[in-house]
Amino acid sequence: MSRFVKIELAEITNLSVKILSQAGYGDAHAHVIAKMLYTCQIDDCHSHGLFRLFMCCQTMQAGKIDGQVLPIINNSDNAIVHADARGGMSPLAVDSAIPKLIEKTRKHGIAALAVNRCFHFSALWPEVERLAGAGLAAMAMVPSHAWVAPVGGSRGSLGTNPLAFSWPRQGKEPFTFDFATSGFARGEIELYKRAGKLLPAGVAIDKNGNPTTDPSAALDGAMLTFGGHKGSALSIMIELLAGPLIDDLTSLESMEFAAGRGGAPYHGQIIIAFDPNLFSGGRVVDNGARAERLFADIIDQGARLPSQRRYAARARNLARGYVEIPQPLHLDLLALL
Ligand code: NDP
Ligand code: PYC
Repeated sequence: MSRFVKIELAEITNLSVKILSQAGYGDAHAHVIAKMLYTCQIDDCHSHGLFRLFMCCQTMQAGKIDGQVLPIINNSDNAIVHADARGGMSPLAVDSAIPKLIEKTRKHGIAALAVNRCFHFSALWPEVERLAGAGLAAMAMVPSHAWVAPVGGSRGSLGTNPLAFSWPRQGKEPFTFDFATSGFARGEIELYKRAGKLLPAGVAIDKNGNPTTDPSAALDGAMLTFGGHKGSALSIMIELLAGPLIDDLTSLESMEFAAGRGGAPYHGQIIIAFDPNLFSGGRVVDNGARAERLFADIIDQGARLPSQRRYAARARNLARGYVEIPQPLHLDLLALL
């Protein structure tokens, strides 16, 4: 069992910015990426918190990313915001485009942000939760690399393809979920490997197509979608909406682009936002109360809402002023400096 070390909250950002700057990310990218990592780490989202600094550094080492380039946000009369990341990491493009997405959603009732030509390493919930913070409902999707076999298949065609959704709640944290459409996120399998733990059955097959619980064999073989044919179809939908629909790469194409050099996948991202005010004809308060009745009925049965673990972790970590990470992870992060 690993020992854990305490990292003070300010140190999450300081360490991240230092590592990212030294790796070759300019100030604008380093600070927005560090903010994303901080947001995930204080919620104990370990697979996409500080651990993701390795992927950010590997992406720079792979030599295809531009660490300095600034995104271009295109103006249009319609309900689509196009953000061209121009071969940089995604968070700066999304961060720069979200105000425009909010404005268009309030104007049209529904609007979408298509981010193109970005390297992508991060969780999606911080972005949809920001939109919920502005009173909008939102969903987000990205492909990744072709690590995941379709149902009935034996080799990776699909990405781990996360789907995130957030719903604003009056005076409460939003209802949010965010999950890979593979049974496990790849980052989670990597954490199992680091911790020397076996995977549960049904998550992956080895390179010969046999079921495996060994994280290394899973990483060398293919991951499986959650929920059989249902997760597989959702994953394909995400390939289409965040790929060909927005003139960007599928997970297969992203993998080809990487040419075995490692680092973050390179593709597009789609975020769709809905204005409850325009959709409900101004009856946001009444309809919000009906949503609350549904949430209450779920909780009443002893079930929990997605993100409750995260919100509890956030409250605990903010109150005590530090997060805990495994000591070997901390040492490996310091070795990046
Ligand atoms: P998890 O399986 O950890 O969690 C999925 C969601 O289900 C969370 O919202 C979680 O809430 C909720 N949940 C878990 N258990 C329960 C329960 N018993 N009852 C109700 N809700 C529950 O997510 P993944 O490991 O699949 O994904 C982790 C992250 O990886 C995501 O943020 C995703 O965006 C990211 N990712 C990014 C990719 C990329 O290409 N950029 C690719 C794949 C994944 P809670 O957090 O509160 O437990
Ligand atoms: O955990 O599957 C994953 C992942 C891929 C890209 C970023 N995270």
